[in-house]
Amino acid sequence: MDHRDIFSLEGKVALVTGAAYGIGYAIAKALAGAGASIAFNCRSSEHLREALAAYEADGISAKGYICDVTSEEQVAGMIADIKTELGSIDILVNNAGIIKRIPMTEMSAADFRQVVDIDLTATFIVSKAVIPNMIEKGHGKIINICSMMSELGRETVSAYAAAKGGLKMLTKNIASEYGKYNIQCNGIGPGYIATPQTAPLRETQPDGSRHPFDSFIISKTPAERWGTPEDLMGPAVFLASEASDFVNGHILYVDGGILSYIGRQP
Ligand code: NAP
Ligand code: GCO
Repeated sequence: MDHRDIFSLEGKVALVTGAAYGIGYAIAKALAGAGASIAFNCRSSEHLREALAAYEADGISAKGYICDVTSEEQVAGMIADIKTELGSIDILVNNAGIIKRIPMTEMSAADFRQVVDIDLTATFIVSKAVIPNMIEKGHGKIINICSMMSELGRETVSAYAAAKGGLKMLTKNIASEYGKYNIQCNGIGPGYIATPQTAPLRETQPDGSRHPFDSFIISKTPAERWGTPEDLMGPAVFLASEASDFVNGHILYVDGGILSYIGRQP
C-alpha cells in the first residue's frame, strides 16, 4: 500500500488572497502546516506589516504583497513577483472579500458594484491570471470562499448574496472548463465565523446582552456556536491536496449544520 501522505502540500506554492487576518490567515496557516510555501495579499500596508509579523510569530515565512484583487494590472504584477520569489502557483485560494449591509432599495449602484467587483469579479481576474501556469504544470487547485449566502438570502445583504451565489456558479464553471487539465476548482462555504467581518453582528449590547443576531445564529446552528477561522483549516488542506483530486465543482459547507437545520424552537 502506498503510504505517502495524500494530504501533504510539500513543494507546493499557495496564494491566499486577503489573508492578512481572518479566514484567509487561518487557511494560509493550515496550508503552511501541510508544507506549502505561502504568498498572500491585502490592500493596506499596515495590515501587511502586521500580518507579516503574525506569520513570523507562527513560524511561517510568508511572502506578502500589496495588491487590490480587482485590478488586473496589480494582480498580473503580483503573480509575476510570486513566480520569481516562490515559483508558479499550485494552489489558489480566492478569499478576499467584503460585505456591505444596506437595504437594497437604499443601496447605491456604486456600493452594489464594489461588492460584486471584489467578491465575484476578482475571482475571475485572479483565476484567469493563474490558470495558464497550472495548465503548463499539469495540475492546479482553486478554492473559492463562498458563503451561506451562496444558498440563502437575508435582509441587507443583496449585493453580497448575488456575488456569492455567482461565485458558486463560477466555481462550477471553472471546474467544468478546466477539469481536463487536472485542475480542480471547489468552494468552501463557511457558516457564521467570528472574524472582523462579522464583529458588528456579535457586539455586546449596552445592557450587556448578546446582539440579537448573535442569539439568532446560535439558534440556527446545531453546533450552537459561531464558527472560528480554525474550523476551516482541515477542509482547506483537503481541497488543496491530492486527497481531493477527484472532487471538482463541489461547495463544501463548513457551517456547523446551519443549512440542514430549521432552527431551535424559541
Ligand atoms: P475579513 O476579516 O474582513 O478579511 C477580509 C480580507 O480581505 C482582509 O485581509 C482584507 O484586507 C482583504 N480584502 C478585502 N478587499 C480586498 C481587495 N479588494 N483586494 C485585496 N484584499 C482585499 O473577512 P473574513 O471574515 O475573514 O472573510 C474572508 C472571506 O470569507 C470573504 O470572502 C468572506 O465573504 C467570506 N466569508 C466570511 C464568513 C464569516 O462569517 N466571516 C462566512 C462566509 C464567508 P485589506 O482590508 O487590507 O484589503
Ligand atoms: C451576514 C454575514 C454573513 C457571513 C457569511 C455567512 O451579514 O449575514 O456577514 O454574510 O459573512 O457570509 O456565510
